[in-house]
Amino acid sequence: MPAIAIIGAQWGDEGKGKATDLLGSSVDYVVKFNGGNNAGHTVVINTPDGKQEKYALHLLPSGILTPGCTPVIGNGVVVDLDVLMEELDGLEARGVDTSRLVVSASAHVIPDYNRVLDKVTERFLGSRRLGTTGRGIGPTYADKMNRIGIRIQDLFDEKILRQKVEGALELKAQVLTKVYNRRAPLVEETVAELLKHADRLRPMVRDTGLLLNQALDRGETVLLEAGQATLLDVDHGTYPFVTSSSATAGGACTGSGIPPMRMDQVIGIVKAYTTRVGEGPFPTELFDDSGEHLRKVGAEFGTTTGRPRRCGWYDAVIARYAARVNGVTDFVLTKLDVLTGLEQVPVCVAYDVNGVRHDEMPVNQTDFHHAVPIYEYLPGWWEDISGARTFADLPQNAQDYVRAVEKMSGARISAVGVGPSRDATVVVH
Ligand code: 2SA
Ligand code: GDP
Ligand code: MG
Repeated sequence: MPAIAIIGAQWGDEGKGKATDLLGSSVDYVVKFNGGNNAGHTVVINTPDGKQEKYALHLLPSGILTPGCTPVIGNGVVVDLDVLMEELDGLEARGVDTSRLVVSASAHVIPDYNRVLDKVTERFLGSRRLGTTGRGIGPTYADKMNRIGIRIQDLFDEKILRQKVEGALELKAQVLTKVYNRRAPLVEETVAELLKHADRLRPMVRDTGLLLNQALDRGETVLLEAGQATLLDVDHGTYPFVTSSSATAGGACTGSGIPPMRMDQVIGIVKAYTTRVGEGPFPTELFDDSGEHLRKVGAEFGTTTGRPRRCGWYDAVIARYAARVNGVTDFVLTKLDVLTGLEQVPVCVAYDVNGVRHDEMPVNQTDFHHAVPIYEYLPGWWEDISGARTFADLPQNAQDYVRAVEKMSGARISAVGVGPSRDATVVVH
């Protein structure tokens, strides 16, 4: 049985959490393979007594909410240990069973000095800042590549841990004190900080690559859940305005230890319009009332930081790019309900860059900064679609919008989101 990847096709917050949660009941494992507690996934569940329960997950895979499914933090993730324990405590206090969680021995941890570095670097950069979430993500991935990172497995051998911390701090202390004029972190305080949760963590730690491949051998299903998205991927995104991990389908393999040939399906989550948090180019961004309208109706505020998200129209060039980079087999088009009530819905089909038409993402970042959207205008609809449960329930213009967007976006649209809750989904094929 297959491994399935769920990836974000834009700049994040497409509704990956809801899609993962929805599929959770039909899979055996849900694996977070990249990023850390910079992610924010909101999952809304209808309870048997007709109420709605809202969960905001940052570090834990959305599968933690599905009984019977094993949530896995893969080797590609960076783990803030305090946040991990707080998130587990928070869910347990709400009656969620978190005992199945498995954490990779090879995942890296985010020491406090990297949270400090992330924040002071942003301050230092001033107008050139990236708008990071300030969670220490970038510096921790930099340490991983620089081979001075601390891994989960290091926490269980104090002698090794002390050696690694000493090595890391030789470099880190220089940057913190000489560049940023900060206090140098001490080896002993860092070791103590990292060991704080070691005993509680120990039973969760496994060779997750082996575990997942054995599960696939037994015919079980593994869902690989991306944090962030294609345009925030460190290789394929709008560099340098990206996160520091591999958020695309390739990253699902390296971040989990599942080889490419075992991946059967890649589901791209794409919003019916576009949002972005943080700095960086965004061709269809709206600075007028329409942008404010999308932000308000779509409740577009960061799940982790509360920052207002920048809003713009659907960009089919980006969707096609995401389809190509990830090998998307199916798109889930989310938040179609947010577009209800517009006279016309603009969709970007190509860019004009200094008088030249671009049907594909320009390879040159400067061109992308200067890309002016070329729009097609599709007729809008006024009917409330949040109760639609079949494609035929959607008004004709909404159906036509989905079909038109599908044609432009490079892969079939298999489902459409019409509201935040689990059941507010229309299956198309
Ligand atoms: P970082 O902290 O190093 O990963 O920041 C680098 C860039 O990546 C963006 N980024 C995100 N963009 C959208 N959503 C994210 N998660 C949260 C959410 C964000 C929030 O679900 O709302 O609450 O603000 C996320 N995480 C990282 C970030 O904005 C930088 O542009
Ligand atoms: P993620 O980071 O991709 O998991 O997305 P977020 O959870 O950060 O942001 C998506 C937001 O949209 C969440 O608040 C979801 O509850 C909500 N959402 C998801 N799908 C839909 C939908 O189809 N319609 C509406 N109105 N909201 C949705
Ligand atoms: Mg999010």
